[in-house]
Amino acid sequence: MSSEDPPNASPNDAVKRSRYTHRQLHLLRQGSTATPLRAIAHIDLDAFYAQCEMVRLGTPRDTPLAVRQWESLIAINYAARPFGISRMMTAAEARKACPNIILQHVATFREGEGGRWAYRDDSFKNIKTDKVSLDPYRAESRKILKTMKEALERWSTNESDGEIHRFTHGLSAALEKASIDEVFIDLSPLVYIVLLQRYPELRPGSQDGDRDAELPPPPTTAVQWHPEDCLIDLDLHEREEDDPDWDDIVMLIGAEIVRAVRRAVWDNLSYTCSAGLARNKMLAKLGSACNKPDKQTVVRNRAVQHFLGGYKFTQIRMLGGKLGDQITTFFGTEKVSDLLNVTLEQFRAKLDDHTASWLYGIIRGDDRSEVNPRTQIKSMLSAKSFRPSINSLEQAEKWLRIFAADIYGRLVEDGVLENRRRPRVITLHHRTAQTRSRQIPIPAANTIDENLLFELAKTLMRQVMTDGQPWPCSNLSLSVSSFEDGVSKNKAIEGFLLRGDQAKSLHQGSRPRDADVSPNEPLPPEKKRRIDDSGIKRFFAQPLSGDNPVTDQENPQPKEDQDDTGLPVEASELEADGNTMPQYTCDRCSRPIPEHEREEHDDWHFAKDLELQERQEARDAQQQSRPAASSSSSRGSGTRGKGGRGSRGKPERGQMRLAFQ
Ligand code: DCP
Ligand code: CA
Repeated sequence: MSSEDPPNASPNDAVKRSRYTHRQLHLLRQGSTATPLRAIAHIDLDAFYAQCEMVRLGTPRDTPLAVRQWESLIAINYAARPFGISRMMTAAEARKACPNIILQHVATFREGEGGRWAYRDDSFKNIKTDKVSLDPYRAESRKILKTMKEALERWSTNESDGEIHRFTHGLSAALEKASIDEVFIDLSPLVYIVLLQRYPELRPGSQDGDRDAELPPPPTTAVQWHPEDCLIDLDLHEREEDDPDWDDIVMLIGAEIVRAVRRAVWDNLSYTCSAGLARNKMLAKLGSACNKPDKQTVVRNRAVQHFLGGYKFTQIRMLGGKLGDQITTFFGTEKVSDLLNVTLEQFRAKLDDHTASWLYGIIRGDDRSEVNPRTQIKSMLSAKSFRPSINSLEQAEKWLRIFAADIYGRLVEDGVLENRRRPRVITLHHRTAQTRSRQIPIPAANTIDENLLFELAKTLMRQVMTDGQPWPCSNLSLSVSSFEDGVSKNKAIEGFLLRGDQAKSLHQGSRPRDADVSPNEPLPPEKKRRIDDSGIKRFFAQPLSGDNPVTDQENPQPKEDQDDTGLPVEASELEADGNTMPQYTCDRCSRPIPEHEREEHDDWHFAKDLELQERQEARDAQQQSRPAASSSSSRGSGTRGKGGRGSRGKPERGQMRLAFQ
């Protein structure tokens, strides 16, 4: 049994006590991956670049529109899709299929016209002199993210009343920008606030000290779903009319929050987006694509098997690339339902142990990846291919000016003006018969601006010229990399050791730690301290990473186990941050822990123990070659349905839709 399964799950038992414990409930507060009550949302903008153009141009929503880049289409709005228009078509083909379609070219930089992008009517025939700019879409993306954050903040503050304030103060949702038009949100802390607010029986202390006691059941017999919520049908042996448990209530509250976030984006900025809501990132991401556009899909714990059974595993995050191909070859199938018959031992015979365990879990809907608020940006590159090649320094410098402007615009978005992050290295790539790269440090003393980047680029270009034979040049690009944080404070501490106003003041202007460094990479000495600082966050919130190979890389490389007691923040650092709260020494890990965090810390050990127990169970399962399909429905049915995506659940006795308000 996985820890995402509740204890003693029995599908047909009437719920007298909940299947979930007080501890599992309170782990929500930490956004812990160990609780089966997590609520994770994935929100994806519909036809994003096309919507950006519709908003900019004020195009009615029922007017077909596509965004073109030269002759290709890169985004197609939903009004154009019934005409069969897709990214596979050329602009000419789209015009033929839908004569009234608006074909809007992306903005471009133009050689010789300075460093500013613009929308130009003749861009599509000027591939030689123009360079695409995605700045307008990045800017819209940033506004949307800000609106989402503000909408989420209202749930942190509105819902806290005096009595629960001390349990919920400082809690907020983690938001991870996954691409230009998608985010993951860990709603768990917000759902926790709402649960405590609405159900006083769940408040800490009401269980008389036994955190492993089961929760009382939810007081209602019916979960009233909103008409906009698309429910994935339940697993085969689950029934809508069964009484709900807290996982249903968690999803219901999560759906309410996601709806509010989506509505804010629509009301403030006129963008529609689609969302998936589930207990983890993998399921949420699959869910968001199920009912596009402008809908949200809820994958309840009791629907996971049914839902996943209808997929090819190559559609699952991380399995779309080489790893997915390998697995298809090894096991002769692309279907999740077929892989459910493969034992862990059989996976291990073909894959390394971590990947095997990860795969075994992921096809059962078990995904422990965290919503990681770190920025994804490791480097920024601006490039242009030349056909025909260019042959003079003058031509090259015109493009270098454009690259510098392009990169600078993106650095501004990334917070360079507020000194949040800055790159340390600038690189020029230059292609003739061979490709050469030259790089230099960006002087730390200088303020980064467009001119500095241009001057550094020219210096690099002169080096290339000195090397000899710079022409004809068929491709030139400029990139900046090795980002470092410009803040001394440690964001990781804020959610746990510091609360309330202290946390708030830390939060303002702080940025995630350097995304340029993977946890497994050796670090330059000057980075070590900063990276180590984040250990306390890992300590509490990411204790299970040893089993969690899911990162945002294409091929999951399972991480090595992290230090189980990885709490490298020294007391002196805490003091330096103004934290002088009373501490106790944990008798399990001998670490100094602030007194008021005792319960939370205890929960972390609990989660860790659970993980060890699960690993042991996985080993046992392997040894006994237990049938594969028995482990993951959160209510333990282990059965799976056919088909299973995108269907709306039928409202029956136990689960009702509210009249639209
Ligand atoms: N994009 C691109 N080239 C691609 C894929 C995407 O330039 N091959 C850009 C344009 C898209 C944006 O990225 O608008 C987001 O990509 P999505 O895959 O999310 O697609 P859309 O948002 O356009 O449509 P959907 O409603 O299916 O999410
Ligand atoms: Ca999208």
